[in-house]
Amino acid sequence: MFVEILNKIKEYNRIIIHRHIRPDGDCMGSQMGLKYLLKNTFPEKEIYAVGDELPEYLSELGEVDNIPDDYYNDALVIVVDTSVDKRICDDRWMTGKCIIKIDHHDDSPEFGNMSYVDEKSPACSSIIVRMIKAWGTEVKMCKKAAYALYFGIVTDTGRFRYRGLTSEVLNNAGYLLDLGIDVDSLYNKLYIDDVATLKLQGFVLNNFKTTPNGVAYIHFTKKIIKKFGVTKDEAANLVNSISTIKGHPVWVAFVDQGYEKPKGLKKGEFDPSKEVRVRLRSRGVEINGVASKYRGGGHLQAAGATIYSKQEMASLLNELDILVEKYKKEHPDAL
Ligand SMILES: [Mn+2]
Repeated sequence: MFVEILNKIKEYNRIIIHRHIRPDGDCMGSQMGLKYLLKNTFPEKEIYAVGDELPEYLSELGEVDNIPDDYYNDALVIVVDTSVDKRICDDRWMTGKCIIKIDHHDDSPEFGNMSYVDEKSPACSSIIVRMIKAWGTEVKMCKKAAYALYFGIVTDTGRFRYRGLTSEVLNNAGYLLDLGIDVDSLYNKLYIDDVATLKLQGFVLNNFKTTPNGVAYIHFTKKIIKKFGVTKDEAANLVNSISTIKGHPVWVAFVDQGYEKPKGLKKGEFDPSKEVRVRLRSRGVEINGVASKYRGGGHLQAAGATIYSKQEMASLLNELDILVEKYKKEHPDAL
């Protein structure tokens, strides 16, 4: 498969790389790593990385390219780290001449003309490294690509901590490290927080709520987000502030999106002014089934969803609560 992918890349003069919306370290690492590698190897080709706006901690990995629609007519589109097509940033991906998908999510359906999915890999960036190694001397690696890919592996494995970590992933990280990565500056990017975020974290620790069987959750209302002066993404990223509470193997952050209410909303249409982003995380409990019932999905222990009312919030929490109850019965030693 990797040979076929490289042949396609050689065939096209313009390559446009897509990722998922609401970028994280791994999709950016995969996207930018691939972009820098291809630029370095094929300087005569046009290589673009498109998508929605980047949060600050990802901005050093690279910029989003703005390109006109007609660029897609004769382009090869590569979509990285995205399970379902509705999560692909920028709808124009489907207008590309040839579409290749590279991903690592569970239940990741095929789309486009070629798919390479390894749901066992804990990071898509590690799959990209696997591919680069397979390509061997056909491609020219560079430091910038290595940094982006290392960033992706570090973030999606929870700093080499999550289940799913393999010797291959550590070897891939080692391969990147040997290309000369400034690990200090990378970890500083990940760990230095601004005052507003830390104060909000203090608020989370003081105000999270729990369900009877052990789901911990926090609701970032529009009011709270405004009061602390953070962005919605900064609030959403605090989900893991409540990841280590004994007896609470599932934790959730609800984030009001605060979109404007459009004029002429038809009956049955969702009101974006009521949209609440949901981030679900767990230790052991499989939560992506619940997420997919609420317009979402993701990994077994890390998923996302979108809800539109207090009732949906209550029923989602109730479903998770039942899962936790069942999980604790089956795993009496669970922390
Ligand atoms: Mn990923």
